[in-house]
Order: sequence, then C-alpha cells, then structure tokens
Amino acid sequence: MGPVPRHTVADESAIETALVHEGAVVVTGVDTTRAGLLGLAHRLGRVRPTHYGSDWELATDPASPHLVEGAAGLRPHTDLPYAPIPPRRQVLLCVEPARAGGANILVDGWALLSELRQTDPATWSALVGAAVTFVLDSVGGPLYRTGPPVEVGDGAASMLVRHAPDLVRTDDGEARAALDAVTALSLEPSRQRLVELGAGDALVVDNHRTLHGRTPITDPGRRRLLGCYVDTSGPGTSRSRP
Ligand SMILES: O=C(O)CCC(=O)C(=O)O
Ligand SMILES: [Fe+2]
Repeated sequence: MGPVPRHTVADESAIETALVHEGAVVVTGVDTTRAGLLGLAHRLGRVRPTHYGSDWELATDPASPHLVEGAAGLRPHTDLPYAPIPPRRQVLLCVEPARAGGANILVDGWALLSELRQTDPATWSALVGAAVTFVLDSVGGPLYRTGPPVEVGDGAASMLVRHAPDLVRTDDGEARAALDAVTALSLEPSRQRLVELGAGDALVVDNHRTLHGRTPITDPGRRRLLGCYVDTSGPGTSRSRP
C-alpha cells in the first residue's frame, strides 16, 4: 500500500483513474477558495447539496462541542451514512493546515471487508444482514436510515460501505460486535494511510469505499478546510472492485 496518489488539478484522467482504482486521490494546486473547490467538484461529478448546503467550511475551534469542528481525532468513517444513498465522493480542500496534528487517515473499506469476508464469515454475515440505524440529530430534526451497513450489489463487483462509529445505533448484540470488529480493524496502523494536506491540496475519497478520519489536532493554528459532496454516474465510476 503506497502513498495516496497526488495529481495536479489539470490531470483529470489521472485523478479519475486514482479514484476508481485506489478510492482516494490528493489533487494539488487547487485555488483555496469556494470557486476552487466547486471548480474541482464539477470535474468530479454533480455536487450533492445536503443540510450543510452545497458546500461548507470547517474551521477548527477546540472549544466546539461538535466532534468534527473540535480538535479531537476522528476515527475512520464514511460521511452521510444516514442518507438513503451516501454521496459517492467527498472533497476536502485544505485552505490552511493545522500547525500540528490533524493529518487525514484513510482506510480502504473494500480491502478490509473483502478480507473479513474470507477470514470471519460470521462477522461478514452480521454486517450484510443487520439492520442498524445511522442517525444525525444535531441539525434541527433527526436524519436517519436503518439498514445493513454493508451492501453488496450485483455479484461480487459491487459494495457500498457505511461506517460511522459515532453515528450508529443498534440494540442487536451481534450487529454491535460486527461493527466494533470493523472499527478495530480500521484502527490497525497497517491499514491506515496518512495524508498531510497543505494549502491548495484537496483530498477526494470514494465515500462508498474509503473511510476517512484524522489525527488529533494538537495545535490548530487557523486550520480551515472547505468541503462538498459529489455524485457520479457512468461505468467508469461505478462500484466496480479493483
Ligand atoms: O477535519 C478533517 O480533516 C475531516 C473532518 C471530516 O471527517 C469531514 O469533514 O467529513
Ligand atoms: Fe467525515
């Protein structure tokens, strides 16, 4: 598992290839503005508006009670697991990095789950058979979805991974144990790729495949990211496994 590929914003085909084959890419040389973010997003697909708007700003505030806005580390997760279909891609553009800490962590969920399917079929069955609820209740009304956290589509060539340890609710002990097993695997250093974003670097992940998180922000400085979600269509960006 090498480093996450880096390509300049003009290198569209290399960006696409990296996303399809590796599930993540760092795009360099992006304008650190909303226009820069949305310009890149439009090359990647259709922007998906959410309750956050078409795009958002994340300025670290260690005093914030919200996990994402605060300075704590974030365990690897996928975004919007409470949506009927989570957006396929997520873009995080670094406007200013933290002075210390706050690296992004990536885990290949497809690799992790394919391995689990082989080595621990009982846990795999619990994941594809469970009905767990992902919920976000901090936006004025709960957003939630109940269903299996891992969905396998037509044949083995298709998987949609939802994993969000901080947003999941279940009373089912087997499902809970299976989710905890995935969390534990996602925390194994050998599965994690660390990405240090500088100003003008945009991390793009396949949000149906790749889990993202971050290391604790020990000195936030003026850490600021811009982000948005993107949907794709077409065979080049479908759920095919490498
Ligand atoms: O702060 C970060 O680097 C990532 C935060 C995050 O998980 C997100 O914005 O979805
Ligand atoms: Fe996230």
